[in-house]
Amino acid sequence: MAKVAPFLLHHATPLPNLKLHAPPRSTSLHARHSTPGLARCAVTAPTSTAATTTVLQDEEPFSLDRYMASKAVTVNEALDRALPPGHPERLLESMRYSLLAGGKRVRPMLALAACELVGGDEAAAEPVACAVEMVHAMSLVHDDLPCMDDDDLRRGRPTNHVAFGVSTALLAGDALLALAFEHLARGCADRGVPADRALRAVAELAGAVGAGGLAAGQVVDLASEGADVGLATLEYIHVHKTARLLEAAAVCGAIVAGGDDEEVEGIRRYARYVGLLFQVVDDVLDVTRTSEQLGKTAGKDLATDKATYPKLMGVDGARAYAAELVASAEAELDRFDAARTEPLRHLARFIAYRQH
Ligand code: GRG
Repeated sequence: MAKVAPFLLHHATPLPNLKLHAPPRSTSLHARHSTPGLARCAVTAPTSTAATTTVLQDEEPFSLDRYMASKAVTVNEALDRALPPGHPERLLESMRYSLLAGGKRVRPMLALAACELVGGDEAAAEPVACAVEMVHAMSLVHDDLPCMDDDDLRRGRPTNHVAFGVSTALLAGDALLALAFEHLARGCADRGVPADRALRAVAELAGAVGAGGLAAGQVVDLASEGADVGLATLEYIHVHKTARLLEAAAVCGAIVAGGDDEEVEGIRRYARYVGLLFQVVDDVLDVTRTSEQLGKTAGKDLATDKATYPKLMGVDGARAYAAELVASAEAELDRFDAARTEPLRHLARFIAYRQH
């Protein structure tokens, strides 16, 4: 039986031991052999990550492409309204450069889909969707700085500090972080989200950013460069650096929609699996794709001697782990109304089989 022991050890709310669930229709799970704490499997990617699936007879088939395109329009328009050009021009330009420069908008999609899963209206989760993308943009700007990963390419363009200078980039990141919380608080109030839900969402997001979230993951990541890092530390880094924000996105979406505790915790477990999956796939892409394909510097992990899933498990082992995580994430959705789970199911598969 597969276990993701290190992941469980380091997270505040332990997940139940990972079980190898029946694979999704498009995934074949076979060739298991023992690796401490993990079972390996081979995954066959679906012919299209946005494969259409019949939800219920007589209903429109669900299309992730259509869903993501329509949600991306909503989110991009809301982000544009939330951050109009203004004064000081250079600071605002630098913030807009990173916030409105494309990106897959995975975190906002998680927020909106989780809100709808528990019966909420998309509008209630719009402030959450924008706030998590603002935090994400801040983290990319700071991550690329010379004192961190020192990168000059992001989303196919020069990184923020290359375009605007280090001090402006640093301040733009700080201002995006502050804007995230202002937008979340004001947006919830404007939409009549009850104050107790809004407060819970603010606390959830803050917890994902600070010394129990992104900052913790980043500091351990930086300290681990060139060090002999094992799977437990690697999972600590990625649960904090990557998974916590995806988790907060989905959880906050469910909270503002009025999801009950059982629903919120089910969504949390789903999102935590997806968050870790996201990073496992990111590590695989770093060694299997080019900079042109990724829009950011490929092979960076190898060059900086970073611990990664492919390094510790091999590329096949990492892909097998990804297949386990996507199956576990989907299994968490089984408790919900099946038709409403389609967006989150397809998002998990999209994250597993994405190519950039
Ligand atoms: C300032 C409190 C504070 C914290 C920041 C810099 C930092 C601490 C953390 C770094 C977090 C980080 C950049 C993690 C990597 C997450 C990741 C896999 C990013 C790529 O996300 P995608 O693929 O990017 O969703 P797009 O471009 O599609 O939006």
